[in-house]
Amino acid sequence: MKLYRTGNGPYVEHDGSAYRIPETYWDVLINHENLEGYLGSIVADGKPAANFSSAKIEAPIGSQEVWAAGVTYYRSRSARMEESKSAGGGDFYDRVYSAERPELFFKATPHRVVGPGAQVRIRRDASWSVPEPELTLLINNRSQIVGYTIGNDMSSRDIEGENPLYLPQAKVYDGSCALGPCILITSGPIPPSTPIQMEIERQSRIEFSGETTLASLKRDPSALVEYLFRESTFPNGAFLMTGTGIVPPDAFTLASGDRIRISIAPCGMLENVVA
Ligand code: DO4
Ligand code: MG
Repeated sequence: MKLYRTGNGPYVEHDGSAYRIPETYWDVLINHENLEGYLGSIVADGKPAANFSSAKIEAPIGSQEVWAAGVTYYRSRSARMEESKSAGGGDFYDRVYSAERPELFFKATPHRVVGPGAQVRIRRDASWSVPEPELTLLINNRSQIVGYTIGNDMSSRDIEGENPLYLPQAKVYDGSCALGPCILITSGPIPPSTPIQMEIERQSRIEFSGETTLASLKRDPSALVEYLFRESTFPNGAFLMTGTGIVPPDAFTLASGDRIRISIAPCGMLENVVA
């Protein structure tokens, strides 16, 4: 089942039909004591809604904080070591890749998150900007993973590479995070063979495309969640981006007008244009 947040309220989609959800408060809905069962009962009892196709799909977020894990793929470890070489920061990334404690950082408040079709931003004071396509967990306020979505952790590599202490500026700014198009609701984990794909289109040409699979994710999502909730409560639940395994070549930087498409098959495709 796929859960959508739209301008007309939330819908659940199953087998090609969409159903209106009576609970319209997103924070209440995603923290339902049995979200999968509740949505399943709406599908079983409900009449498909006719107006879903005209509804504007929004980012699937209410009041949740967005957090992110870093250096969870070997490709990210190498990219981080390369970009911070002259600042002497490379060793940190190597160490965190194999340490027991993961790198977790605060990524976005809801107003910095954009939904499908909306514009993501690159910083005006950055010269090397990239998208990071990441499987993103939706976790309820009882620390249970209730679903999965697609996330784009927009990043300024020159700022992050200049000094690791600049990470919050490289990562957190208006339009720095995209989520959507829906939440895949499933109690089971996503299979390791699941591909994550990204392509970047510039002036009608594919400027970059890359692919990885979840098998290359070094950390178990539930272990990331355990660290996130260790000493923090999330009364409305939280999103946790699980890190990137796709990094464009070092010569690549995003430009205004670039179209970024990220696909994780069971969740669909998230498309955004750079403002
Ligand atoms: O340590 C910097 C952040 C890395 C990151 O965002 C990622 O690996 O996805
Ligand atoms: Mg990232």
